[in-house]
Amino acid sequence: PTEYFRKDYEPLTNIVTKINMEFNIQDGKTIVTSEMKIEANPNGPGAGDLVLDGDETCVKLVSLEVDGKALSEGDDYTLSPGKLVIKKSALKDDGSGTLTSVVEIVPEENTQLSGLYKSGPMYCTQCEAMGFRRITYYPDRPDNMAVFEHIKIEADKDSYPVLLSNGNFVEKGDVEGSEGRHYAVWSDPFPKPSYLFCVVAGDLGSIKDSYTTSSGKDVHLEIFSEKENVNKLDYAMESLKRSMKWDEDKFGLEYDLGIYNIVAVNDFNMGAMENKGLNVFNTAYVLADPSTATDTDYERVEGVIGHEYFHNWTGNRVTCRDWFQLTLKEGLTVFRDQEFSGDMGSNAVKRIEDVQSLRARQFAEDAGPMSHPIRPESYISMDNFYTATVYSKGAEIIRMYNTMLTEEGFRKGMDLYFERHDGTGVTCDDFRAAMADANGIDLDQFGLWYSTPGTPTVTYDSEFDAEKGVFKLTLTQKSNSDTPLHIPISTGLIDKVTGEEVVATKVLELKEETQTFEFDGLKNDVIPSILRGFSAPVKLVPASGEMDEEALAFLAARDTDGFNRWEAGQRLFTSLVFQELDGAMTETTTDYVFEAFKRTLADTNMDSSIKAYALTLPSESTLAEELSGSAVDPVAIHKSRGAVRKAIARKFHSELQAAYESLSKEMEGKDFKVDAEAVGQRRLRNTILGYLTVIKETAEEQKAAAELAVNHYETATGMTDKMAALNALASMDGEGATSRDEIMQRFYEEANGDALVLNKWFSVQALADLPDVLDRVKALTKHPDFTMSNPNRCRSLISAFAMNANAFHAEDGEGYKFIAESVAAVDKLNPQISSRMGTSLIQWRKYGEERAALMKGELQKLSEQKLSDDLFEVVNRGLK
Ligand code: BAL
Ligand code: ZN
Repeated sequence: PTEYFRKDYEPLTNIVTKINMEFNIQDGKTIVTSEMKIEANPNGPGAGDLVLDGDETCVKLVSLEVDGKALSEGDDYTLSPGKLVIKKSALKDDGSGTLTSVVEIVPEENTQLSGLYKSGPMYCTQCEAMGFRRITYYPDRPDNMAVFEHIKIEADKDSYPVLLSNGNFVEKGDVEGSEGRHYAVWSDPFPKPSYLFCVVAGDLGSIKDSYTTSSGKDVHLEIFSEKENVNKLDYAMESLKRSMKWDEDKFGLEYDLGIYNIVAVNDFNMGAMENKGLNVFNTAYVLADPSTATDTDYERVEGVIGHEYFHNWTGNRVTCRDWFQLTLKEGLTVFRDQEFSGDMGSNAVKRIEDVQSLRARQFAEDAGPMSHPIRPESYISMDNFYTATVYSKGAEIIRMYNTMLTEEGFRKGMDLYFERHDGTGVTCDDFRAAMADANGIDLDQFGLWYSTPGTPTVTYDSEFDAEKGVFKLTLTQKSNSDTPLHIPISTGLIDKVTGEEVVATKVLELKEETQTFEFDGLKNDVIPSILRGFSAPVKLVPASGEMDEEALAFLAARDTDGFNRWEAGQRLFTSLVFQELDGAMTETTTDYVFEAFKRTLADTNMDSSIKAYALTLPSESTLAEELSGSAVDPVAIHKSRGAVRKAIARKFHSELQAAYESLSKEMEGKDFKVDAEAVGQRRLRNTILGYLTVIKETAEEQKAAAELAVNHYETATGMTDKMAALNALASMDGEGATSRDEIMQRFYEEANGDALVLNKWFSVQALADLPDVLDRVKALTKHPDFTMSNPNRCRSLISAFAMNANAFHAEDGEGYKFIAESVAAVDKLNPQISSRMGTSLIQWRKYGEERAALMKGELQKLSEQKLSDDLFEVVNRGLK
């Protein structure tokens, strides 16, 4: 396979400036005719050969013409794997001409779900990053922006009544002289790269609405899905209208076409895709109904609808020059969707959730062989770089601009960015320059964040001069950069004696390796609250290496920054889990944790979601990440975390029971709602249910836990509560086993074939805490509802199992073997999915000698097979 490097970027010699296409969709074969207006690239080195990308394993060339003259292979063009080169001599002297190509593709055989493929009753496309070359030959890179002027789709009218493409609807009609065929024509006035192209043909239902933009333009909104799911589209539509309004209010950005269409598709590699005027969504991120979706699903729908909508400006109007710049649009758009979701619900809750996810996924990625800067330097398969790093760490980098420049300064930068670059493909450096120039500051050093992989560490040390009333905070940074990064550290100070905040949040700009910041005029010693709001994607550690539990307990009770109050509690939990891991919990730490837990549980002023998160221990993956540097034993972490949970549950059993009952009463008889209050109540009650159902040592306890969970299931008002009950039941054994099996079966029957609900049924079993979970998962792969060819289903069982650390990392290595074999099987169908699944095996270095040998052995076996380029890259990095 070929490795591509960022440093090798060169502009195209010739480009396509306009394209008309015709899709003649027939059963088992689709003919694609493209008429392309070619010109020498005005920003290129001068006219030359025209280089077109094409995947010959998918696209069969039928004919080629330039300006009406047929081309002959050898004389006028050459065809090699991946490339079709039209010789300079076949074009006019100035490099221009009209190239017409006819190709054949077979969407029905396209299991990779990249290019044009069939999903249930519809044909649809996925072109990012490099799917357009699986539809036809084209300069398939984002710096070729063309007007897709006349896109005609022709198909059987009964089977595919809905025919869609990007932009504006032009006309439709029956195909004269044909039997039952019809066509539609679409036109997109905005020049776009091929990755934003889309066509859909299907037998679909829809809901319609409209939105009037701030300047008074009416936009027709329509969301399509398979007919049986049309009743689950309302929340997506409401979220879309909220996104449109938010982008106008927050960034002054209005929608630019008269139509905004969304299509829900069951077979989809990604979450969703921002195709211009025609988004395609994985059903999991657009369908929502109380009986099938959890509160988290609802939140995701809102977030992803927002995300794809916001791409219309940050991604579509201003796009990436090349794929190395992916974070330019993704980091920025994730930041925007995070802010949107925060504004729609609670900013504090959203921040906690985003940081939890960053730590659990991105920190781990950045500590392993797939570690890369947010702007990668090279790739074999670009699809492997749609990562937590590019997306979530990328969003953190954008958030740092916002923190340093303030919201107002950030907006100025955004305005200048659009003023300078609308309608073009640019680089991360262009974005940084707009931020710097709009605010008159130097962001050169900040640029290092784009090229530095790994999670930096910031250590802190402090001293208080009581005589002078001066507090000195010394920060030291360590990263993979040769020279120091520019790191904003938001910090406040709290008086140790009065418990009052005496210095409000201030952004300390750490630019040197070590810097001391002084605060004067203080009456008493203080406790610093550092990295408020998680102002930079770093690990913050005390210089002593020892956690100061007294200070953490102080902050957990008194910090005025909601995020850091939660964070202090998390650190206390972490400390206790690690003590347990080392042999025993110490009484002091246990007391601090118990005290914090008790106070939180009793707090009547706290937002319920925050309270739920404050009562929840850090995830096993976050804990594992905290330990990196020494060999991680995931089974031991699982046990220790479980032991701490159980200790808390036993200590506060009666308080937890009382809280559960009082919440149940509060919720009784209320209409089902998905708003912050109702979601918070469910989250809190379900967190408490989690504690109450971990006590199951004796037969009696097992019975009691199962009874409570069954009752929770039976009185559930929606999927959130049902799933909480099912989760608890899934891990029950002994006296709880019968209830577990009964409810599991009931859930399956109640799903009534709903694909997304069945995914939950598979996942919950794959994630169960049972000794024989691998055998159960293997049996489920034989279940009639299981298929490797649907990415959601595959992820719901196989990838979910790989996240069940206790089972996946079983000492006999059977978990690794199962995943490796599954990865190899999926690779034959869909490399984007197999390579993603393969990443679970590459972290072997951190797991101690025996596990490492087993994991590496599986990677080695994989490497001896014929692999897709995508999987090759992951396996190869894993073995290096
Ligand atoms: N552009 C790929 C899907 C997304 O990030 O929106
Ligand atoms: Zn995106």
